[in-house]
Amino acid sequence: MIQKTEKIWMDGRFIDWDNANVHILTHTLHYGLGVFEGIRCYDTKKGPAIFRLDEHIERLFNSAHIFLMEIPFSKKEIKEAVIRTVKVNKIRECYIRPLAYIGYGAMGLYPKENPVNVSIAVWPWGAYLGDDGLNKGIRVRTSSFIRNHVNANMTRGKVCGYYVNSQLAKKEAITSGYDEAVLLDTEGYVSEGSGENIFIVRKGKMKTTPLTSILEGITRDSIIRIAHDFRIKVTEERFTRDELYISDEAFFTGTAAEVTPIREVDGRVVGAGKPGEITKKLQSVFFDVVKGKNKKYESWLTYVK
Ligand code: PPE
Repeated sequence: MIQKTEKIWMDGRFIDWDNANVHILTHTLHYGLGVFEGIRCYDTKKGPAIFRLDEHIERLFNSAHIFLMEIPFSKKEIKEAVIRTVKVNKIRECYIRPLAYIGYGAMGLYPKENPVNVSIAVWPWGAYLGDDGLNKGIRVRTSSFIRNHVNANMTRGKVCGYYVNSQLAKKEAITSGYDEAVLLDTEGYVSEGSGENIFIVRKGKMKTTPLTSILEGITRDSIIRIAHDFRIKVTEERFTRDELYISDEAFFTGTAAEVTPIREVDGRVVGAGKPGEITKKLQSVFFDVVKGKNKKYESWLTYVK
């Protein structure tokens, strides 16, 4: 169960958690077109710090732009509302979920006059794939469901309806005894997890899938930059699932998943069957960065004061 906080920001006002409701004919609820973000706020020595807030706000507005949704607030207003939502809830560490959705009005697929509503909720969210997953790595299966084709869905957008595909993959992975799914693209190459980007390490070099059929992950970008600091070569290129099987290390990245090592794929042990050296290094630097313990990336943090 989600852990309640006090207030949810809805269209400019703070509403009590229990009263943060919408009409049952809210358009997005029926047709799945809404855009959202997942952001984390970490406890640091200087107070709560929101990780890469500007990039998340930028992506939210890009998602809306792709889908011709006009968010009736400026980026600055949404950014400030996110900060205030963390603040009013007096929470030091949380997950932040801004959502822009098509509200009540007409039904049908061309809701010309319906309002675009915006909400921002925050709640505590621990390790997405479990503490054990973060520490020891997870078991992953290749999904029988294919990731969105570039002409069927626009993956630069983070859109509610895309997560139907993700949930099919996730349920299949869990019911067949795994922790998470990895989806292939329409040509059979590895794309991403149900809610994470993926990296592999082979002979000291890192690869991650190109942006064609995946979400442009902000954690993915952070990890690529951190890897460069260690002079680790990172390429963005397609790879097949057998390359994943024989990689030395593999891991997922995401706001919710953070940096989660992968220790097994489709019954094949990956590398030594435990988090590899490079994965552990990057994971540890990542946690230092988000917790304000790394000066170099201080500009990625927005302190809640
Ligand atoms: N791919 C997908 C499909 C995805 O949903 C996410 C985030 C990522 C990659 C990583 O993106 P980023 O968070 O910018 O590094 N998934 C969000 C939703 C998770 C959920 O279950 O809800 C998240 O991690 O917040």
